Amino acid sequence: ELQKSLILESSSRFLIPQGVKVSYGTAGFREDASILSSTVYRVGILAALRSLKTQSVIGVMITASHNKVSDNGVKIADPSGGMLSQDWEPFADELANAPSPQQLLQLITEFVEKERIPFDGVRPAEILLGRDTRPSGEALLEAARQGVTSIVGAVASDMGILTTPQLHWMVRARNKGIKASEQDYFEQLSNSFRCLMDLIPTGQSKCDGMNDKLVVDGANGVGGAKLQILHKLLSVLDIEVRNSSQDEGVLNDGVGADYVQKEKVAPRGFGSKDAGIRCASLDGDADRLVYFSVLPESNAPIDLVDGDKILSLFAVFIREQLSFLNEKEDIKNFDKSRLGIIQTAYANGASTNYLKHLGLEVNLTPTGVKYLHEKAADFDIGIYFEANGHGTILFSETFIEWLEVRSNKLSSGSKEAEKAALRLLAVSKLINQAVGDALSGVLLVEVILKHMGWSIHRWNELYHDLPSRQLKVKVADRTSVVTANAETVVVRPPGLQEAINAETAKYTQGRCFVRPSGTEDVVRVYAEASTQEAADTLANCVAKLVD
Ligand code: 16G
Ligand code: ZN
Repeated sequence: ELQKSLILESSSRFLIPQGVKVSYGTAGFREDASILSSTVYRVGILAALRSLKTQSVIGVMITASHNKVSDNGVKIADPSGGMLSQDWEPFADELANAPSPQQLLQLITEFVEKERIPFDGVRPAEILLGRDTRPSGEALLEAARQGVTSIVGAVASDMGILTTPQLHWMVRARNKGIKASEQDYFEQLSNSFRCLMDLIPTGQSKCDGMNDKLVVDGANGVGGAKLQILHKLLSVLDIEVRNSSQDEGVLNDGVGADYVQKEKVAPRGFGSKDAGIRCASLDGDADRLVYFSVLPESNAPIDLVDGDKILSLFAVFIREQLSFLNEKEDIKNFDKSRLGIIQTAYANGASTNYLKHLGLEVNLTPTGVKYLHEKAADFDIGIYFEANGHGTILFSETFIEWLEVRSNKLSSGSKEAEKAALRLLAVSKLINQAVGDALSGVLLVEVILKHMGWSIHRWNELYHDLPSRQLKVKVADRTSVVTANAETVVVRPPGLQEAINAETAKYTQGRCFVRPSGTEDVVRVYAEASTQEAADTLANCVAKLVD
């Protein structure tokens, strides 16, 4: 049963600051860290209720990802390791904004009743807590712990400083009943990486200009140190990590995947001396990854290899393995076997064309990991990526079982088919099944490049990005813009889409859409055209239409 006095007593220690209203946005609550403790405390309560309801382990991650170091945030990982079920989001908002302990208690009581949350004779709530390297993280983690333990019997385990994907991975592993420590995570990644290395076709020769060294920008966040631990387990890789902690610079300040992808410049600590070297950048909590190479010019412009191109590399590799399986009869017997690609409207049009030309099925969803992830789960193999570098590859359970049979030496079929099945199985263990993970992403990119014998330049030549421009427009009320069809069409205000169409039609390969941001109080404009100048003009004209 709910112990009301316990909730009243602990919540009176976490009163909400005056005039603050928070909302569970695309990626949980995110605010200036100084106003977050009551929110995080209440998310702790919510997580305990979620755990009781699902009778599973739930995760709470304290991070503000690529945002500035003085910000922080909190989000919940559901039993599968994915994002909190969307039907609980409104309750998260209500809880977080309840003005007083009494009102908070009343909301909880009503919700417990409505959701029929079980208390007696059931498995007690169990929550895994993790945080990134932000200085505010420790106190906020304590607030979350107090929230969790205000529900009688609930247990909170502090998993310490982790990347966001590690925490999601642990929640998933715990609920599958498999070993779920950080050490297990590192072992699973390094073992499956080694397995893929062993399966590289013999005689794979290096292509010209292939440089074996990888230099990684850790955004001065949690990812760099974790990558170094992985690196110790993988002596075959030549990796140098820069910007790996707060000793080297400020978190996300002129560093990290978000900065590199948005600004298209080299992060701090990288310059023309690195020209030609394969480089990668993680974001502050290591759930995003982009690659780049620095050009020899003095102001260090870069060739950006973004999430769309990582997706394309993965798609090419997976498709090759499926074709090895296909050669020999049996994929037909597995009649549901489908490879699906999931992108958002931000995917560069050249990437979508490229993938379609490969004969792949490309699906669009609205922006936000929860939408992409959900759609990817419809396929036997679903590959999803946002251009910003967040993505992963999902394998269905039935497909994994089928691969397990197929990879068995005793089953009929060619040696090549057997190897292809083993490779796909290894990929399913290497790449995080819960959420996009920059560490597993780096390992998969590295082994695929070795498998193909490709340099970063060869990879980047898969297709040429169309020039694009992103703008943001401050408006009185961003919710006045309503979109449909995966944010590609404006349905409100009336007439706006027609005006965008008329403008876009003036440009060769023109494409443009607008959408309200899910994380900032702005409307975003994205435009693409055959030249940079045209993309800029199109974006500017459409921004004026929105204003
Ligand atoms: C959040 C999303 C990210 C999305 C971004 C868009 C998650 C975990 N993160 O960071 O996927 O690209 O929001 O921001 O879902 P916007 O709505 O402000 O453009
Ligand atoms: Zn992130």
